[in-house]
Amino acid sequence: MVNTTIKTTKSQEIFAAAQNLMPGGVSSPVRAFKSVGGQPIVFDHVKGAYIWDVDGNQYIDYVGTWGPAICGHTHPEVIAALHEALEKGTSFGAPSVLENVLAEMVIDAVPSIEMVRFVNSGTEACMAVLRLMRAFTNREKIIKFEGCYHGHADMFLVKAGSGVATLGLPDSPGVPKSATSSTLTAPFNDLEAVKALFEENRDQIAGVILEPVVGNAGFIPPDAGFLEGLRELTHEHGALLVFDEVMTGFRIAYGGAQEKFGITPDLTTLGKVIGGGLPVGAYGGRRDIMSMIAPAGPVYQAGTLSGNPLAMTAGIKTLELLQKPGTYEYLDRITQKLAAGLLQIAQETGHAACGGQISAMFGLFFTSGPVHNYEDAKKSDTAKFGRFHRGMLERGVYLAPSQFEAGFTSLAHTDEDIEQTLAVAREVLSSL
Ligand code: KE4
Repeated sequence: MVNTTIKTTKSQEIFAAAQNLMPGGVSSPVRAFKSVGGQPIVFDHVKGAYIWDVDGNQYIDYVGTWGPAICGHTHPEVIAALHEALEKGTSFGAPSVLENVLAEMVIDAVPSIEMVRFVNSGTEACMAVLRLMRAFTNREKIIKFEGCYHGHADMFLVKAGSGVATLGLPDSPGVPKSATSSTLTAPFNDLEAVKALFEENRDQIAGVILEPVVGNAGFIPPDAGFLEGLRELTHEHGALLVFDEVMTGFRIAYGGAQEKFGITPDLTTLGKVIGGGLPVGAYGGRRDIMSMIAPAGPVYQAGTLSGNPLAMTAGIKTLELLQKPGTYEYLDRITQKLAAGLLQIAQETGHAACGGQISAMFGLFFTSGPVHNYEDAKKSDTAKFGRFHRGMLERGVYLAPSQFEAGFTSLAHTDEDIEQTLAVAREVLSSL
């Protein structure tokens, strides 16, 4: 029994039953609250910036189903568009004009993307982009960064972030050495380490893949010059630069982190926001590279539900909503108010903390910091984060259930929500 001040009887019953049916009772590990402790809440429904659990408790939501709900949950225009699309069918398994529409929107928005392929998840997008990098360069090795997460495909489960970091897994059993022997790692923000890897592996590195703003080791922005340095190094060594913008795409800016920081990678992966809450991933980039993808070229990748009309519809409507003037100014203002407020309150209540935000993405570490990479992030007081998370949850604020995740705001969050969140944070931090 979890000592909680909110009634979670039904959540507990349902979650207990779930644990007999599904490993850990969840469909994705981070949802199990393993690193923050306590009873996961079972959702009943969502709307705008809010969640209701099966016991009727309401929460202000800063997870937003891990990023897709940037316009707020169940936005009426998205729902209306889906109702209309439903009448015409849920899946064709054949071309539809909707794929053209969303493809054009993505190509128009993301500086690096001249051609795009839709898939069903970020994991699929990252798997495919790795195969494409290797085919285009005829090289096998890749560089990823400690704490970055690019989905759960074998070759990326090396010092990965998100749920892997959350659960403290030494990567994962079942992943053969052969799958990860070509995955090199470096600390995020460490250009010298990347230079050394290129020197030690001359002409063998297909490319560098990274989260341009890390969200899977907690929130870690790039140091000045880091992204530029990677762009120069990859050019110098005939390697590709790949931005995994599954989380940052259409969140850091309409054109993603690559627009915000003015760096154009060769390839980009997307997900989350472009599906508006339905399963979508995508990868895209230079036409000469993307033209290698079957059936235009020899690099194979496929998917039954890729580009399905429902997901395309939700993505199209979501991006239309994000195109409205003032969108990113609003997201930046309310998220800055939240992040700065949290840091100030932590300081006033005697807790070492650091963090920040960029647009609608934020993070807080219980360490004086600064946090430049995953090693720094691991120095934070994760036990205190767990107590903070629980305290906030019991007072109606739902934060990502892991220190090694980022927080997300939406167009549905109001100044009142932020002020309410800060008031609750003061109460909780004063009690820790
Ligand atoms: P999916 O396969 O979960 O759609 O995407 C994988 C992925 C790839 N790249 C980045 C930068 C990502 O953040 C993700 C997935 N993000 C996690 C949250 N940190 C999804 C939540 C979960 O695993 O349940």
